[in-house]
Amino acid sequence: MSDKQVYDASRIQVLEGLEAVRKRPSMYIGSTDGRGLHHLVYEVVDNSIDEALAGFCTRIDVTINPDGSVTVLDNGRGIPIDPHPVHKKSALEVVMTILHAGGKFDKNTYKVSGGLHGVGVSVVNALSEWLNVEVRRDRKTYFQRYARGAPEHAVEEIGTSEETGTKTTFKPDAKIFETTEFQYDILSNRLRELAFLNRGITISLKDLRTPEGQSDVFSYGGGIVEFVEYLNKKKQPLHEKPIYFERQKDDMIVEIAMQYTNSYAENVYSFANNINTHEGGTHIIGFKSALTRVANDYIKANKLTKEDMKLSGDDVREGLTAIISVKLMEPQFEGQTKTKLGNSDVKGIVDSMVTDGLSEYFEENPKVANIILEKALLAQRAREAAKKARELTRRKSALEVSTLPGKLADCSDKNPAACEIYIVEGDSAGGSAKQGRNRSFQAILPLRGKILNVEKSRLAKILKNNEIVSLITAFGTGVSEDFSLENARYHKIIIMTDADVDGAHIRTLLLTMFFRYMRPLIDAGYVYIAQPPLYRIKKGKADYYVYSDRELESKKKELGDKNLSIQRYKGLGEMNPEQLWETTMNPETRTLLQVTLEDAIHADEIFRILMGDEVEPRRKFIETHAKEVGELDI
Ligand code: 0RA
Repeated sequence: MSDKQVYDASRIQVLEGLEAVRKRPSMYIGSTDGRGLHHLVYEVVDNSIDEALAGFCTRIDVTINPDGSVTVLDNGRGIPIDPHPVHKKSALEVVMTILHAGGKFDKNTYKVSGGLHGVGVSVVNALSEWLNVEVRRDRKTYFQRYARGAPEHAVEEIGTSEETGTKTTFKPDAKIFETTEFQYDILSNRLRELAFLNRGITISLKDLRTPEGQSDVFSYGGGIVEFVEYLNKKKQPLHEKPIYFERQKDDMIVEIAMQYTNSYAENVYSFANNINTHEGGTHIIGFKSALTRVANDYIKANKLTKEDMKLSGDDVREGLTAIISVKLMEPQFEGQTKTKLGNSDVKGIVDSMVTDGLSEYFEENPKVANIILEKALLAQRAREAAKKARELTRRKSALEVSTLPGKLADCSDKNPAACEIYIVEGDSAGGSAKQGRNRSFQAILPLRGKILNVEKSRLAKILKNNEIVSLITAFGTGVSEDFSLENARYHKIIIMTDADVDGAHIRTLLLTMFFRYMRPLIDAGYVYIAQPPLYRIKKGKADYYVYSDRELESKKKELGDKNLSIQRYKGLGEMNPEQLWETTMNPETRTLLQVTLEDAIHADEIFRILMGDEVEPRRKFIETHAKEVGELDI
């Protein structure tokens, strides 16, 4: 074959490969919704992170451009541009156009394989309307442009440069993606996380879409130690500095940072090659078993407890915030969402390093050790008490209907998939809702006063709170370890609170309760937030309901400001039953926000926004995250 024929043959192959990506994008990036869209950025950034982990890159700058495209610039060595021995064209073009070609050059980095990352930048190229790549190396600048993955010309030299690096700009293809609008917060959360997980790399993010666009620079010399401090910044730590271990064995690096606080929640997050392993895996198993063993050995050796009492894993992790990060050559990702680390050798390595490291730490810091273990022993006693209290609620739900809470106005339909329960703040709104509802499938549960903040109490105490017990028995699911989704009596649980600070507070307390003790409800997509209107505008005989101040302004303009009467709803109780039905409860006309849990790490922060006293950031949050998308990530 002549060179020309080789080139033509490989060109056809390339186009076929990219066509496959465009035909079935979800096979490569998971989905074509907002999640898949943001994935494109992560894919490009991952390549720069790899270059940083190989020791050649210290800075990554991400820009959202005015036209909605994204630029990722790094100061690495620059993707090689010399001719590829097999494909007979520039290595750069090979990387950009051939599936899975990226990793072929250098074997020494912690490439992601499996999961959704690591599909290769050629996938980003295939799914972009256009992509420009600029490489600076060997004192020159090279350039290539592609349309929907296909090169528009060969790699060309366009100038000189004293620097090295790679700059990729791409515009996601609107023919492929349901939305092509990048969300600053989503990108900044992930980039911050990457900066924590890769100590010493500086990652910046800039939004140029509006004049007042945001920007951030993430750079953490302390790595995951700073990550733990960040997660604990609103909490009270039991010891000053997070405990930190690091170990390198063969090609594997394991890092752990952990700090106890006086809270009752467990916040342990694990990562493998910078991917959040939501489903856990061998690194988490090794960590947990070592932690429980070291703690039990310590209480025994130091006679902290009389009887032959044993701490459970839950006891030892109460109030613990920890990050476990492993980097390894050939990660095996398993599980439903490919976020469970399967490599079996990881377990022993993590176990032995935690055993050694933590025993030594306890020995050297007996005061801290005692504080931590006293807390675990308290948790142990509370767990016993909670077990008894839980058994009480379980017995109640076993008796079913007769023990449903008295204030619940249940629906008549018994098919959970068709049924909804509105959790309503206060008796007066509860009254309107009961009159306004469709009683065949809508149940109403009014709450009196605030429910307990579950972050600040243990389960035993939580289960003594009347409002919480009403919720649990109405849902029919049980709670915590006894939770069972199949027993849910409603597949829509709708929080309907006033559009004021108290309402937001109650909503947050409820979400926190679901998040900590009924998480499968959120995962199953059963939890919703009702959207009552903020204003009613009357013009002549016509009524208009508007749901935000921004909408009010545009509606006023639309209607002309003359002869408008505007009523601001301070609470749901001000609406009569018909209005409440029409604006907020009628499935034909209402807007419901589905609560999703993308990222538990940011749930805390978002709770704070939703719960805080400042109305403005909350309103802004709800407007940007909820209305347009129709779902609220907590
Ligand atoms: C392999 C070899 C070399 C650089 C890279 C990969 C590289 C890839 C990307 C992707 C984004 N940014 C990147 N920076 C570098 C260079 C090998 C050499 O110069 O000897």
